[in-house]
Amino acid sequence: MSRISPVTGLIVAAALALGACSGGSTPTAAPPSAAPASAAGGGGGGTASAVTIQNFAFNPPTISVKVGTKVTWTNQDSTGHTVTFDTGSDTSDTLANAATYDHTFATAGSFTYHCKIHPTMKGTVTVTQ
Ligand SMILES: [Cu+2]
Repeated sequence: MSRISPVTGLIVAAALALGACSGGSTPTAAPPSAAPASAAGGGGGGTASAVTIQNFAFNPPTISVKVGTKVTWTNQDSTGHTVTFDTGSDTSDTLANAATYDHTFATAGSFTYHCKIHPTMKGTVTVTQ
């Protein structure tokens, strides 16, 4: 059972290159339909996480990530929204439909943010070591 065919090796390599990291033991051709096909940026060490902006809300409203994680917000509303940190440390431009904004969290802490256009839209990113 130790023999691995070249074809299997290619499939595994392709899956790894695509970042298919769900840990399935059987390589399949099923694409992750929910994940936006954003560019896989370089840089080692960090992981990635995603927040969707939909129906005037951040989803999930609270996420926990490790230091070094890049979080990407994607606006799925037709209405423009922003991702603006309450401290004023960073903000996106107004994101049109399908636009994205990302922020890499280099320090631990709890970072609250909101939408400048709709102040009732709030979210939190909790960053741990
Ligand atoms: Cu908004």
